This record gives sequence, structure tokens and C-alpha cells, in this order.
Amino acid sequence: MPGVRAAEAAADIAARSGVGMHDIAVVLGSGWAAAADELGSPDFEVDIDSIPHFTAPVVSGHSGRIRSVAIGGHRVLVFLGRTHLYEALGTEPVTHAVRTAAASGAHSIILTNAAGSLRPEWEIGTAVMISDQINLTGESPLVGPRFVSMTDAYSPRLRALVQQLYPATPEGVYAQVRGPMYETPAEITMMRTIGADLVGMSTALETIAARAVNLEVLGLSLVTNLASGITGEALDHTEVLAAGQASAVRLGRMLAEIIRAI
Ligand code: 8IG
Repeated sequence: MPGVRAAEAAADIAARSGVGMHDIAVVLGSGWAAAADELGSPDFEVDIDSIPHFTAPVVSGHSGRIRSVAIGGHRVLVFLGRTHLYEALGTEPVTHAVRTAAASGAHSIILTNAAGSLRPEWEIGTAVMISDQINLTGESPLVGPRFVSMTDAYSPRLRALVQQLYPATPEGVYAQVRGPMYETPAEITMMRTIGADLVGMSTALETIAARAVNLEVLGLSLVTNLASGITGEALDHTEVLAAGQASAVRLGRMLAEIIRAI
């Protein structure tokens, strides 16, 4: 049972960190790892695969650590790196961090990622707030008759709060694909037609799992490339890491400000 495994992970984190409860969680995806230090120095940090049922991330740019950081009045559980669906381990490892966050006492989770943009006007380095999602993976982390509402999956309250702090933040619809290949130009044309503004290989399944355990979700995408066919250039993972490095301090401060305001 995923809930049982999450409870085991949460109990281990609580025992080893000495922090009984964490009220907010953050998942830092590729491009965002360098933002971690701007959240403040951790009171506790371990390798993610030393916590029950976590697997170490395989992508470069994902550092595979869990931190506990005090920010404002909050106890924040920070996951540096995530497990992706394209690792073919199934949806449970992909959503274990989200469920562990809920089992640790979190009421809110901030899911970050790097994404390709379907909007040419969004420059590389732009942080976009996710307003809604399209799950193109064909997968769900939920089993059985669990009819979870996905209306307002991305918390209107948290989105309003970010708009107040950073009024220039654009919003868009995030489409998750399985990957690991990037899209063909024809696939990007299809995604634009069905209403996507951003495309990536994470987050949507995590948001589904988060809503199933009543976590408030804030989603933030760092635009690191224009989607396939928009510039005519081939896509390259190194540009993802470079855009993250270049934006790290700005993104980290933005995250810390948002957390303080929650
Ligand atoms: I960063 O253009 C990043 N991740 N599928 N397509 C997909 N995933 C991505 C992309 C992209 N950019």
C-alpha cells in the first residue's frame, strides 16, 4: 500500500531529523536544484535513497537529497530531485515524495519542474505558474474507485498569493508526457491544439496523487527551451541545466518569499 510506505518514510524522516512534523513540502526538479541553497541552511539533510522506499534520481541535475529547512514560521521538507515515469519503475516511486509529504503533516506542496514552452513569447528563464494540467501519460497513480476531483487541482488560493507577490508571473497549462524522448514538431502542434502551454516529463501524476491526499498544490515551471518545432533547433538537456544555473538565485528567493507568505 502506497500510504503505508509513505508513513514509513515519514516516520523515518521524523525520527532522524528530530522534526516531528513538516507543514510545507517542496519538490525541486531539474533546473531548480541550484535554488535550494537560497531557501536557507538545512537543519537536516540526507541522501534520498537512505529514506524507506525512495530511489536515487538518475538524471544529471537532480541531486537526490532530502532537507528539512525552517522558513518563516514553517517547517519545510525539501526534495532535491524526483523519480520520473520514464525510469519505468511505475507510478508509485514517482508519487512517493508527495505521499511522504502528506504523511509528514504537510498541507501544501510546491512542485517545480523545467519545461519546454509552447509559447514563443516566454523567454528561457521565465518562471510560469501552472494553472491546469493535461495528463498525456496514459497512467494514473490511483487505483480502484477513487473519484478524485481535479477541478482547481492547482490551488486558486496559492496562485492568487503568487500573483500578489509577483504580478508579472505568467500562467499556463502543463502537459505531462512519459518521455524520455522529446516531442516531434507534429506532437507539439497537437498539444497546442488541445490547450497546452508547457510540456514536460513530471508533475501531473504527482499533482493527482497530491489531490488524492488533500494537499494544496502550487506548480511552477522554469522555461528552459522552446518546444520542438518552434525554433527549428534540436533539444538538448544541457540547456536545461544552464537555464537553471542562470536562474537559481532568483528562483530560490522567489520560492522562499512564497513559502513565507503561505
Ligand atoms: I526542460 O521540450 C524540458 N523537459 N517532453 N519536452 C518534454 N520535456 C521537456 C522539455 C520538452 N523541456
